[in-house]
Amino acid sequence: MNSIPRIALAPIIVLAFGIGDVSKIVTSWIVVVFLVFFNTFEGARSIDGGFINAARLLGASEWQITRTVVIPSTMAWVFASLSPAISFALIGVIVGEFIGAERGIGRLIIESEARGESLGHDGRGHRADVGRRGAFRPDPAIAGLSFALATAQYGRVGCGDEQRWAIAMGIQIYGFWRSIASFRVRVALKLKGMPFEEISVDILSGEQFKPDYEAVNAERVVPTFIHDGHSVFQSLAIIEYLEDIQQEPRLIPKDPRERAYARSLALMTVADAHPLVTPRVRNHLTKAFGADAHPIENWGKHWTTEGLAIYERILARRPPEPFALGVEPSLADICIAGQVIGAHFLKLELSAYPIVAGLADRCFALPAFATSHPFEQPGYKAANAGR
Ligand SMILES: N[C@@H](CCC(=O)N[C@@H](CS)C(=O)NCC(=O)O)C(=O)O
Repeated sequence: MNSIPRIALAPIIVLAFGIGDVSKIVTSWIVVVFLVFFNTFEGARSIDGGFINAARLLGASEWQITRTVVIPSTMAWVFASLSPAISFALIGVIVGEFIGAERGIGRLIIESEARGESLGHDGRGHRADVGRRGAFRPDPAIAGLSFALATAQYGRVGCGDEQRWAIAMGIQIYGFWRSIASFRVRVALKLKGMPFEEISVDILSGEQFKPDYEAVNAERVVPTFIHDGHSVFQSLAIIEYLEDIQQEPRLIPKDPRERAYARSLALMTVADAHPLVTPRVRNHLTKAFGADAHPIENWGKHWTTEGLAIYERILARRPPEPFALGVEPSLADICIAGQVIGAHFLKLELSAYPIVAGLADRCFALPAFATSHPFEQPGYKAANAGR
């Protein structure tokens, strides 16, 4: 329903309210009210949960939170919607005039149209009498252009948040249930509330090397992220892209020092620890050195444990409060949780890394993390069915 351009409802409004001023007012009202409503709603939704929690901790009542946090935070969105709302209201009035007027210019247009007069000619192909009543003829090209502009304007801001385009345009990821890098992207999409479709590429059976997938990602790894036909690879680049197209909730802080800290924590696993345990490395150990399952498992345990120990040392210097960068989960937490998933695969004990374990528990208590865990993916469930 919300995807219908409001002005397309004008004929229904005329049927419901008849020809006259009421139809014009209702058309204008409907065009504007959704825009302002959704913007206000979006503003209320994007309030930093940290402020609300802080106010609650300070003992603020619900009404005080509404007055001091919710209303001031939403005002920017309300005012931002007022500027397009004015032009929308004008469009509504013009459309109402075209369709539901009982006198004046709108009425003359309707009468002319009914007589088949257009473009300065009467319905029989003769030049119309300009002085005659009803001689005003709308130019269909101008009328069409007005509708197109109105529809385009609606499409641009009608949802109240231009960044919602990301959702409207459709997102796909090529991933795999077991892939830690795919997990990172899944969590980021879910934290941002961006729906997506996941296409499975079985990297254990070698599907990443098939020509079809190589055409999608020349690196022959997952994940690959597709947005409106445009592809992005490398989980960190994908998460930064998501942050650019939809800023709220923020996963990467704006402050340069915090930003650098978030990226450092992320790269510790993305660039250093995780690549050492990927299938291509494990497969090469077998091919080049004849390593069988046991030494390969030890290899995986060694590098996964190294990664956990490094995170424990880093987090000991700046304890999570409750997440690595503060009250909200960020890119850093996504990456640390991914490293912990490596430990889940290998059934490693986390007691030697209590800060990391505590942080991971808080992450996996959130639905975005919990539902992105490899063991929660349909591929894992299918592979383990009947075991
Ligand atoms: N640094 C990359 C890692 C990509 C990567 O290595 N993905 C693994 C799955 S987690 C993969 O596709 N491996 C295939 C292979 O090793 O052949 C990222 O963060 O996206």
